[in-house]
Amino acid sequence: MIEIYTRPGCGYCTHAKRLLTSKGLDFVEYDVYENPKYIKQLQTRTTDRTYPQIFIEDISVGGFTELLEKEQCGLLANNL
Ligand SMILES: N[C@@H](CCC(=O)N[C@@H](CS)C(=O)NCC(=O)O)C(=O)O
Repeated sequence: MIEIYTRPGCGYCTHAKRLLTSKGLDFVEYDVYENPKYIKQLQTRTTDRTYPQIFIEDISVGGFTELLEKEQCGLLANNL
């Protein structure tokens, strides 16, 4: 499962979601403005404080930059 924490108006969040969608990868989005409880939840999962924050199978990947690196190394399979 891919999970992504986002906030509105965040360009990197848009890029990350677009990249996942372009790879045909489904994801669960947690918009922290829609529901502030996601902020506390996120703080228990990573010390990173920028958005987006992405998790693949419960492992912290980082943000868009890190996601893009994975994709460019061929590590973002279409069958995740
Ligand atoms: N290298 C990070 C950069 C992320 C970033 O700068 N995100 C901005 C929003 S688009 C951010 O979180 N700024 C601080 C904040 O919103 O508190 C990534 O690729 O995700």
